[in-house]
Amino acid sequence: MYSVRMRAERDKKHISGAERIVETKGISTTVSALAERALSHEKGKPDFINISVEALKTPIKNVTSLPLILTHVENAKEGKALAKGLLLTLGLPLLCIEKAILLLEKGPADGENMRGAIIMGMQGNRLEPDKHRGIRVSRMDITKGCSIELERAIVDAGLIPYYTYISEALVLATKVSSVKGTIAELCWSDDPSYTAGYVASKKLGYVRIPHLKQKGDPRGGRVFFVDNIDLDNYIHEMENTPLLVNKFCGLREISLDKP
Ligand code: WAQ
Ligand code: MG
Repeated sequence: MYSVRMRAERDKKHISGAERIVETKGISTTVSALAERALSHEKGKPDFINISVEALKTPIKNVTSLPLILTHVENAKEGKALAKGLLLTLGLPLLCIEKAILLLEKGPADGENMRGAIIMGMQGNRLEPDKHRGIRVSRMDITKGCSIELERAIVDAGLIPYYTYISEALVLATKVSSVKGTIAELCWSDDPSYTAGYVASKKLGYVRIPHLKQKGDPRGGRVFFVDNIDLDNYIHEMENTPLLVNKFCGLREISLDKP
């Protein structure tokens, strides 16, 4: 199997990235699909596209996705309150949660978006070695069979326009939650038109929150909340251990209406 990875930038700024795990016969269609994708991002035309193809040398971990849990909120304020509540339920200190939200709001790389994620310890301390790059979760994908199941559920929920976002985020969050030491992940998109994000954890699943920022806001990012990790091992596993989601755990909607 091969890992095929794409990243696109303009003026040295990250525009988009995506990746797949494919068999030899899938390489050329995947490379051209990723090139197409790099060229059609809402953040603009790239002046640099890197696509790499690499044979995987370590065994692929097969896992079941986190359950996909849909919530309904009216706006970013409600969305952030919900995210905060979920992270508190997971046992994270309020200080950590507030710091994480503030960082994503302001741009965690000196006011800009990072290319990867923040790793945050229980004291609210940032552990990623490079505050601009962050850590990049990589070498992951979903099997064809599983993506068909997921697509069916997403169609039924009326969310098909967001299929690619949801599928890729669910795969990434499933990998992040599977690495020992991860308590939770907080994410929202950096695409200006896409306001959704999630809180993901082994305990509560992938809780999708439709609004975590205002439309038009170009800021976004990811925070991995961790406890008791060996930093080098943690980063190595996130970046290198190949993982395939081969089973979909199902979708649920929860209503947060007050009685
Ligand atoms: N590893 C770590 N961090 C990453 C990665 C990665 N592979 N890719 C992106 N990031 C970080 C980076 O800081 C980006 O600025 C930020 O996450 C957001 O990335 O509807 O679209 O690709 O259920 O814009 C979530 C909601 C959408 C999906 C997430 O993220 C849904 C999204 P984006
Ligand atoms: Mg984006």
